[in-house]
Amino acid sequence: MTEHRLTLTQHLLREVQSGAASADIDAILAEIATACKEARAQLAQVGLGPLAGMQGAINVQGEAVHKLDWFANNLFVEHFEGSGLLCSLISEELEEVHHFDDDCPSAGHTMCIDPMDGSSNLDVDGVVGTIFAIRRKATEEHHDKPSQVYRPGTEQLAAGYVLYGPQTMLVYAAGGSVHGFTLDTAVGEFFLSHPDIRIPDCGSEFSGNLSRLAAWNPAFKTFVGHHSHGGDGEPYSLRYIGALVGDFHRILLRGGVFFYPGDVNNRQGKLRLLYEAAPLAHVAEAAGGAATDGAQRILEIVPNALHQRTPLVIGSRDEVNAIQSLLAGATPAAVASKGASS
Ligand code: AHM
Ligand code: MG
Repeated sequence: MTEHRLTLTQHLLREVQSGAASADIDAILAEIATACKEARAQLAQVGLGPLAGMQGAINVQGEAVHKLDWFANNLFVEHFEGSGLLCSLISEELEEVHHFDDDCPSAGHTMCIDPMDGSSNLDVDGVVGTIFAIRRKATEEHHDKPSQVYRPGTEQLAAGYVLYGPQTMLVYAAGGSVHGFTLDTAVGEFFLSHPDIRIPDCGSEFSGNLSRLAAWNPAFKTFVGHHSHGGDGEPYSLRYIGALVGDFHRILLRGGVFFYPGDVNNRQGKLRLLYEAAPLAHVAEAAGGAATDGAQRILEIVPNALHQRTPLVIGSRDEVNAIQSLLAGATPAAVASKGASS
């Protein structure tokens, strides 16, 4: 007899039965998984078909849109249109909140999504991903007011991502646990492959676009220099894919830290709070890690704009704390001794 493999659907049903998750959240997660299977199918042949290349448009971020960015955005809109699951959707590709009002007035949740994160990697057959967070519709106000999403990430009910790499993986956090599923493409199902993921307290890798090091707060140069030379032990390795989902996933499994700070010209950095930083911060914290903008927990930032950017330092607890201490003015020696005594 072969070993029994738990499908995502079976897992979600068990979570509902045990009271660890609500049926609504699990239905949304299941729909995300279905949409991501479609996205993955398109990605597998993107270089051969009509979705290759650029859309010829600039999005609200001022960035050139790949055809697949737009395809993925529309895929998620279509999957939830009329589903009765979401009242609205906030997407990297859409300037305004997308409302599903007409179809499902009773839907109780909002989703924030980066449909195709790291899309510049599409040009080189590199890793890309989808990032999402699910929030409750605020009951005290009508949900066509954007202020429903101007709430801190601590109010996210679930968050996660799908990584389209050699394998397609779905990782989500809800109820304080993080679970990972791998798509069996022959069967067309996600199977539980990484139950109860815990991020190591420290690692030996850092991840960031070091071409910008000179423009960042000197604390990052100190951290990188200190650990490149084996400051407190083994020298760290630099790993940078340039797709947040891919870089974060590696750190979640192996430990270490990812950073994308602000600089003089872009004080808030590049990454977006609602559909990049806050969802991954939710996953990191649920797995025992941490995420900060350098001064404040990412999950406590109250957004004041839909496409707001934020500096991000995320990953293992020790490295995130060390960078935060350096930013606050501590010396590497003080940070090292603090780490050794914690
Ligand atoms: P995108 O959502 O438009 O793809 O942009 C975000 C991406 C992240 O995935 C990645 O961490 C970052 O941009 C890389 O930026 P850079 O090229 O400046 O290193
Ligand atoms: Mg992105």
